[in-house]
Amino acid sequence: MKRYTITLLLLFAVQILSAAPPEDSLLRLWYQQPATQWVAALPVGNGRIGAMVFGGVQQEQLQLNEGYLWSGGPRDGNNPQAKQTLPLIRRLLSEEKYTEADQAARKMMGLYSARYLTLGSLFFDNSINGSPEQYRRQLDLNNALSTVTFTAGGVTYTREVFISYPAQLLVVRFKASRPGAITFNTRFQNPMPHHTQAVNDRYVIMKGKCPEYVANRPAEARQIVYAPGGNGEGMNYEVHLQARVKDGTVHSDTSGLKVQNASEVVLLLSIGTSYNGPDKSPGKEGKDPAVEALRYLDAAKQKDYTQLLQEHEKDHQRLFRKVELDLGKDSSATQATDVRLKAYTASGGHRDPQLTTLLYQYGRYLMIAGSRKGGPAMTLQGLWNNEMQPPWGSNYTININTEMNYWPSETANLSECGIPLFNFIMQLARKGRVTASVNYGARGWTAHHNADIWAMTNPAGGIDFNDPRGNPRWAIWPMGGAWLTRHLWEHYLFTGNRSFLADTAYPVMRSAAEFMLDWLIKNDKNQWVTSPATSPENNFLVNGKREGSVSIATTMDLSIIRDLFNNTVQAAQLLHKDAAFANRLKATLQELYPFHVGQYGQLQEWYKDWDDPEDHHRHLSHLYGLFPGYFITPRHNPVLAAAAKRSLLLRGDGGTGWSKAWKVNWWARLEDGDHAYTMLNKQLFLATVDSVSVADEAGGSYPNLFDAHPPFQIDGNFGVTSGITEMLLQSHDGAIYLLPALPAAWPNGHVKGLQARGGFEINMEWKQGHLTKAVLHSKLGGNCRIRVQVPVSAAGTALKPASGNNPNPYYFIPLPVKTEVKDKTKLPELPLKKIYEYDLITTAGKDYNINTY
Ligand code: FUC
Repeated sequence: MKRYTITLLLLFAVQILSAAPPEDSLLRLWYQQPATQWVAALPVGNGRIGAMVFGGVQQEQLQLNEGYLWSGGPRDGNNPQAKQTLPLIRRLLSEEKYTEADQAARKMMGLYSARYLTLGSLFFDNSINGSPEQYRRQLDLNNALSTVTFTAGGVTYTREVFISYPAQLLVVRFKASRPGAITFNTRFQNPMPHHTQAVNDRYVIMKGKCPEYVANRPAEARQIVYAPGGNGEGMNYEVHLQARVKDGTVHSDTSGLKVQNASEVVLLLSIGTSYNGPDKSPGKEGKDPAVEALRYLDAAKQKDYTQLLQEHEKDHQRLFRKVELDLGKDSSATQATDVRLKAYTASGGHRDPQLTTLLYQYGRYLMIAGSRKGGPAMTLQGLWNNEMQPPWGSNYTININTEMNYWPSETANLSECGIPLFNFIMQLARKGRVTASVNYGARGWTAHHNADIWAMTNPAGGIDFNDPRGNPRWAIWPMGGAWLTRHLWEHYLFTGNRSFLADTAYPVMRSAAEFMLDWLIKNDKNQWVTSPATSPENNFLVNGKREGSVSIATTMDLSIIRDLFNNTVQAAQLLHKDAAFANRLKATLQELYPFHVGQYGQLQEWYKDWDDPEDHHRHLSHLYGLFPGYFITPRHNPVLAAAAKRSLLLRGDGGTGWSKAWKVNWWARLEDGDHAYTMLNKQLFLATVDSVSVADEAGGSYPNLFDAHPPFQIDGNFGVTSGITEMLLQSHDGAIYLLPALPAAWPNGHVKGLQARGGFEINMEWKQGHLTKAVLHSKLGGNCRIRVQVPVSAAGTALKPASGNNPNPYYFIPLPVKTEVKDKTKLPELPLKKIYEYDLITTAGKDYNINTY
């Protein structure tokens, strides 16, 4: 009894001392069998080094990646012919000659992107007697540790794998319950030419070289060119593997390490590449990969496994534990992940709310593992790629995918994970000035729909300028850079970091706006339009066929420009700068081609009412203003919000992984939690298709919960995490909206640590579908306007009903959008709940308790 009391007291003390939320034992992906396919293996990473752990018994495979390991090197893909073609294409478009314009646009292409490459795999050929029992492999999101355990021949074997950000090393530990039971050989397998050399008994190095280029798929899918003529082009790399062995023996040769009868083995793996920034040839002007790899091994010399693991856990938990989510749980939650996924599909998504929590926190885990300061921005597959010819080159596709990767970074409290993206945007802005000038004779900077580690900004074409494979439908779209700038602006809105705004965000936004001012032309009604314009990857109806690609002033173009100009005007005002420039942006916005609500009551996608009600295309880019933009909101712009809803209804609930994830965010912004939840469930089914498909009814989740486009594409993981956050909290449109889109499926729950613009951190609790309690932490002070669906009070504060515009500058309302509506009666109903709004003046550093009556 006494011991029991002491234990309780101790537990209590520990609870009080640690402010961080406790470990959640349900935040684990686990399986009763090894992975037999790559999308069942478990991802670990530190934002630069990535690995997929398969967990085989006799043969363990760690598929390896390094974020800078790309094909090629800096190239000039800009095309002076584009500038010459521009007047012609503009004339053709004004004459409505769309087919001819499409042909002309083919002369404006540049080169295709480089490829993000696999680094092959490290295999462990184990010698294990007896057949395995009690097998379990898991990835614990609480501490970013992958573990494989099983018993064979009376011995319990444990393997742990993690990739440390502070140590910049991949670390593996083999343990066994009986001394001397560990025997294995290591071996590298790599699709690139490479060789392994032994440094000493415990140390081997694998060296290789990346191809100078990889030709486009599908025709020459296998064509991989290694520096013809030995000119030294192509990235060099080294993988260093060192073993620390307790008992037994270890030897090495040119195939790898050979461990015999050890009691415990710790392996450290370090990777160096010759990547030296986007301007330097990695072959001729590269860094020394050996120096890079050795630096981290040297630094870890004095550290044992426990220290390395503790450092790693501390680093991971500092970020991971910032958000706690509870949407309820049931008995399904303790089952293996793949079993749950299958059961979830079978039940129609009516059980296992904790699977949603797991998917949510997995998105946050993947962000921490995939994007850290010092590493590159995340690609189409984040950091994890098993191919030399990955789908779409696993490049940066910036007409949705790269942006979606970073949607949850601010809202889900992982702000610092955005740094690689910010650095990348700066590189693109630099190179994009050249593209703006060479291709269009414009000032400022631009980037098109594809980019790569060499910060390519030109329209993507084929392998050379004569290769006809580029297609204007996706390539002729100089809007990617402008879209990306909103990530810089949002970073400011969430953190209030003024020097970031002044030194990083604003100059890049201003320069993107400068390009747009030069890019816009006047139509015959004296309205500003873009020409040529595309609506990412979609076609419009010409002569009854959906074949049109380039046209004028698509809604997506105008939305990006509107968003950019609104934000740039705000930034200029905050910085007390460039008043004349800001006025010009405002005047241009006034004269921009208006938004149109078309014949079906839809938000018109095209210049004319060409929208096809049978069109179920995965891209719905014309809804940009609803999300990620915020100039279409149900409360301030109900007409456009209703039109956006019609567009969503017409396009339907299908789509690839990222498309469905975008729809979660849109329905959340329309305050329709149940429809957002429907879309969420359309992601939570076991995906089996692995080939590339853009079918309408695709999407889903692989056994390791990676998002299926299909194939695997990581954007959907982040899009879902962002969408769930938007269902729980929104902070645009003049207020912090608590529980704006709670679905009936989550009647009770709580969340801690979500971020709102203007530096507010929010904890909330709800019961029977209603908010019961909230705590707002103010980091920057200022007026906090709260929007809620139930009346609230805040004892001891000056909380009062809201009046007028929110004086908090982070909550500015964008300039009104000129809209022409064909037939108001065609707009769908937009039922909205009654809301209550309050103002509360806050002081930086203080918490405010909000209670319901
Ligand atoms: C765009 C999308 C595809 C895919 C690719 C990487 O082309 O239309 O669906 O996401 O990017």
